[in-house]
Formats: sequence, structure tokens, C-alpha cells
Amino acid sequence: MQILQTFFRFNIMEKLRIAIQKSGRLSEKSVSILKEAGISLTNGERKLLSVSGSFPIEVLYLRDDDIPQYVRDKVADIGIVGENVFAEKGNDIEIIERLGFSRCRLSLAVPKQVTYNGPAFFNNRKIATSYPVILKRYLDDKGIKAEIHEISGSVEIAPGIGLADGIFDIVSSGSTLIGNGLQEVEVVMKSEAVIIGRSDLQDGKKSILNDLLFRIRSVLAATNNKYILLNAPNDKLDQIISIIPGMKSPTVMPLAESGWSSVHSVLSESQFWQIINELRAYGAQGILVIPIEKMIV
Ligand code: PRT
Ligand code: ZN
Repeated sequence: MQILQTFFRFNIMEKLRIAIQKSGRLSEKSVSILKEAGISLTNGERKLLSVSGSFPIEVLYLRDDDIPQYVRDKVADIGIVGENVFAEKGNDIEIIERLGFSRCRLSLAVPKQVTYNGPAFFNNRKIATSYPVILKRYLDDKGIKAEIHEISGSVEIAPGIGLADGIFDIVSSGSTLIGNGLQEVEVVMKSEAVIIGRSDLQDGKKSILNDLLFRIRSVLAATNNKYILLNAPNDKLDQIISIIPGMKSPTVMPLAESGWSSVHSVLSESQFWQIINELRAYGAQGILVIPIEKMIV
């Protein structure tokens, strides 16, 4: 009995099915994060489905808007979508991991000549959007009664052609808004790519998912960190070590020249420039910064 249970739990035929965007802003990064996690896909041409020869996973290529429904219906076990799509269509499923790419925000915008004095502006006004659920949640929360006009594309032209008084849409650099004579007035939510899934995965698939997440976290940690080597004057070692504490603590080795040490550590990409300036101020020299391929945290 025990042997049979173990067999079913780790059934070698069992595969985790992940849905990713077929073609669009998320596609390339979704495939590359899998690749960096050691998952090579047999079907490079992105048909509907491809299988990995190196990991028990199948990849389903879909329109991003359809992915939450496929996950909910158990056609896929997990999926990669923008958090905006999850917030709009992800009822009954959950965010399993944040991936940090395709960052953007969902914002309200109005024509630039309008004098905007807060969300109450939208009372009794018309707003065009492809995200009616998120917008309604926001307006209800603020007690604003506006008319939501759902359209599926080119939302930014709606005010210019007299279809709406404002829009609610994805903003990244902001240049689309500027190009259409609009000003961003409220950021309603921030978004990044996320892995979504159900809470009821059976044990075998859960264990594949845990392995996948371990690999993806190692890839993300490596992307977000750099390996740093530098020469430090011994009388400033304490200060230098305090600003690059590393994973456990930095490696410190004496240089052939007395009074100097070589320090090796890991630093976060986001703090990179600030830390480099501080290190230079403490007299660090010969600073080398090297990309990390994988980081097991
Ligand atoms: O065909 P399919 O339905 O699969 O794709 P899609 O056309 O619906 O989505 P796609 O590929 O455009 O975007 C996929 C996801 O990428 C979105 O759901 C977001 O999570 C994320 N993302 C990140 C963006 C942007 N940045 C973005 N800039 N999605 C869309 N845009 C568009 C936005 O709609 C607007 O038209 O870019 C314009 C704004 O960009 P800026 O830089 O001018 O502000
Ligand atoms: Zn879409």
C-alpha cells in the first residue's frame, strides 16, 4: 500500500501544466525564466503546447486574458500573467509567486486641459477601460458613481473622439498618455508578472511546483544581485563590511601589500549605485562587479 502511494505521488508520467502568453509583452520573459530554471522546451515554434525533456512540465500558449479561466477550469495548473489580469479575472485562484518583470500600473487619466481636483471629478462622468472589474471596485470604494464604458483596445483615444471623459488603462512610461493629450491623475494599482494557481493541486503536482519555484527563486535572486570584489584599506574594513553584508558575511582575505584586504560579497542590484558611491568614499579600490548566474538562498 505504502509503495503504491509513493508510486502515485511521484508518478513519472505526471506533469505540471503551465500556461503562458502566446505572443505579447510577457511571452519572451516567461519562456526565458523557464529556460534559466533549466527547463528546455521541445517545441520552439510556440504551437499550442510544448513539453520539456528536462523537467516534468508542459507549456500551454494562450492569450493572457484567457489564462485565469484555464487555471480555474484545471486545464492548466498554473499560469504567468500580469497582476492586472489576475486582479480583473482571477477570482477563485491565487498568486503563488511575484516575478518582478513587466512592471506597469493601472491609472485613471483625463484630458490635460481639464482641471482635476480629486477622484470626485469622475462622479457622473464616463470612463473608458478594458478593466471594468478593478475600476468598479475602486469607484465603489471611493463612493463615486461613474459610468464605466468597456472597450477592448485603444482605450487612450476614447476622450479624443468624445466617447468618454477619462480613461482607466495600463501605463508604463506614460508616453502613450502624453501622445494622446492625457494626464495621469490616479494610480489605482501597480502590477508585475505573477505566477497564478489553484490551492487544490494534488501532491504529485505540488511537489513539481515546489521544485519549479525553488529554481525560479534562485534565478530571480541571481538577477537581483551582483557579486562584488574590492580592495579595502584595513582601517576602513569595518565600515565597508557593514554596507556590503553579503549572504552570510563577506569573505575577507589579506592582500600581498600590507594594510590592505580583498573583500568579496553580494549586493542587491537596486542599491547598486548608492552602495558603490559609499564604498568609494571609504577608500575602496579596484571594485569589480560580476553577474551571478544562480543564487541558492
Ligand atoms: O494578445 P494578448 O491578449 O495575449 O495580449 P495583450 O495585448 O492583452 O497584452 P500585452 O502583451 O500588451 O501585455 C501583457 C501584459 O504586459 C499586461 O497585462 C501588463 O501586465 C504588462 N504590461 C507592461 C503592459 C505594459 N507594460 C504596457 N505598456 N501592457 C500593456 N501596455 C500598453 C498599454 O495598454 C498602453 O497602450 O502600453 C501602453 C502604455 O505604455 P506607455 O509606455 O506608453 O505608458
Ligand atoms: Zn490580453
